[in-house]
Amino acid sequence: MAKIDNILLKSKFRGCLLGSLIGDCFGAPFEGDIMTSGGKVVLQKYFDKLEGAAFKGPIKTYTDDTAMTKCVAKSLTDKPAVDFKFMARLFVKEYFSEPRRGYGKNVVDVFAKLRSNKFDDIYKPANEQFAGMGSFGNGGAMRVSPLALYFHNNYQGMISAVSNATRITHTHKNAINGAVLQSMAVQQCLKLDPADKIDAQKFVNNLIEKMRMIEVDDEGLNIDNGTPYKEKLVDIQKLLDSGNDDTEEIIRILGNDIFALHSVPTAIFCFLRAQTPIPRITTDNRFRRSIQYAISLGGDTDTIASMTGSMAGAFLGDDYINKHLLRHCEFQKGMSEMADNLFAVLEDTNFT
Ligand code: AR6
Ligand code: MG
Repeated sequence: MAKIDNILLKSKFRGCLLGSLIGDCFGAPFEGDIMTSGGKVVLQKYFDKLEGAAFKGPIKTYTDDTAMTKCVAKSLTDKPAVDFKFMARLFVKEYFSEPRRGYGKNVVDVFAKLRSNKFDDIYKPANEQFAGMGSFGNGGAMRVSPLALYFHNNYQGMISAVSNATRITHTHKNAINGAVLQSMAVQQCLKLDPADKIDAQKFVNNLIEKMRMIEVDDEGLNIDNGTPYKEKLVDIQKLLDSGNDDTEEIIRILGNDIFALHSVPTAIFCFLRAQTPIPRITTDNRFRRSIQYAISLGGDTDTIASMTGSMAGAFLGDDYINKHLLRHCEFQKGMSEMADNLFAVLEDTNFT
């Protein structure tokens, strides 16, 4: 494996957070859409226009995905020892200062309870969601990229931090494991040289091996499917192998909704599939292709494109991001600074 030097790593940090931002901002207007072939033509024109140097349009605003990703990044730079109570406080402060960012319907109850119990037990409110079952939405997975960056050379540290950061709002196994899987995928992207062609099957095999240790049948009951993410990863391999580009079939197999199980694997698939040309997506740029493809599947477009974008950016680095695209996003300068700040914290500790 190629050695990733610090200049490239810094660019990958930026690429990852900017990829997450761009996916969110560009995907948000299409949220909930069912993409017809006409819709895909509109999407192609939308990207072509935004990439044009002369185009001036209203700034594309970000949603809860970015609002919460910002909190995770800030918590790591302000408290490098990682303080989950501080992270929870940032989530709540952020939500109450800008509640209209498209948060999930139920996660807002967690914020209200955290505030009223004064962060006494930061995991209790989420534990009580859905009659004690916990949320299995993708709200945990959508915000993990700063943790994957921060723990880029500390695998076990990352798994534990992602799990604790997710449990503040989402305690269902599928939400936690989905967030863990998303962080693993981003971490793998950071280690790959963008000059090399990705071996997609190997990329997924590595994730399957890692998930084997995570998805264990705790109760030993073997009554229901205890390894749902592994099954989805195998589905991704089959889809990539078959070259099947039928949108409806992909959605039927992988999903495109707000559940972590129906969106994290989809984002991984979009990122990997977009490393090679895709019918009806006209661009040579793999970063744009990844995000455009994720949006073209419809459904929870902002979150799936955001998760896909964080992988594409972590693999390619920010040099591959078209600067004209980027300038249409709210908070693009701030997000780049957050990536640099995170990198600086690690540099200060000599990446230990
Ligand atoms: N049982 C039944 N329904 C559930 C369960 C469950 N255990 N868990 C989740 N849902 P929430 P999020 C349904 O509120 O995950 C935004 O667009 C339920 O309908 O925890 O933070 C974000 O950007 C619940 O309201 O939010 C994300 O893309 C919904 O899933 C997306 O929404 C969302 O769970 C999810 O955000
Ligand atoms: Mg969303």
